[in-house]
Amino acid sequence: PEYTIIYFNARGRCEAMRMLMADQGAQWKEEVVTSDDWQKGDLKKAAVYGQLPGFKDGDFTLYQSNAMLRLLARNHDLYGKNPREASLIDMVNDGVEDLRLKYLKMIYQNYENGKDDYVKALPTNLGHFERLLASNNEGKGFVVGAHISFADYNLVDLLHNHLVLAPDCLSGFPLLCAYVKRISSRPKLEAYLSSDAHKKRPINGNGKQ
Ligand code: 0HH
Repeated sequence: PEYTIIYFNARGRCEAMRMLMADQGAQWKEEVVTSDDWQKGDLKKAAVYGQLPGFKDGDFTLYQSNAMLRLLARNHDLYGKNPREASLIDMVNDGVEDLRLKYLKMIYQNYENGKDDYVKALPTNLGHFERLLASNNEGKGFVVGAHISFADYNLVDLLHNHLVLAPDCLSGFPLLCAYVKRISSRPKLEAYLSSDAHKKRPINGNGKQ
């Protein structure tokens, strides 16, 4: 395989890159880190910011999940056709990161007491993405430009997680709803999403979803 993911047993911060690699026909291998391995401390010391995931492209090692997505985007031409498109793709991806951080905070720090308020705020938080989608080709294609980009994989992954958290969360957003179905049914991506590699891997590391 050309790539290696070094991560805990979760979809977490790696599922968007797994979806990207599967859809692009790239090969990767998983180095799964257990909490016992992590407690030993050597991996934490070796990590640039003391955290996982780590990622290898041949002999090149990288940390920070969004940097990994961008490396893959540059390698597989998933970063727009000019600097303006690339910047819009960054804008979408930064918005995905903002919502992912809120989601992770709720999941890991306040699931029991925080889930209801989190779900109530979703129409506001997801509405931004519905409008972004509407502004590009009437929402019929990708979030930016005429081709898929790394931001599409990251957004669709985040939406998948939200559909597990709150199955009706897209009911007021017809474009997002059709977009998730359309992207998820790309043949190679659909094959990955229906494989055990995806289905059996927990969304988060604490069993909450
Ligand atoms: N900005 C970084 C990035 O995007 C954030 C990395 C991060 O938060 O790459 N890493 C966390 C794990 S991701 C980390 O290294 C979420 C948890 C997944 C499963 C958890 C299982 C835990 C078993 C020990 N956390 C460990 C640490 O900080 O020591």
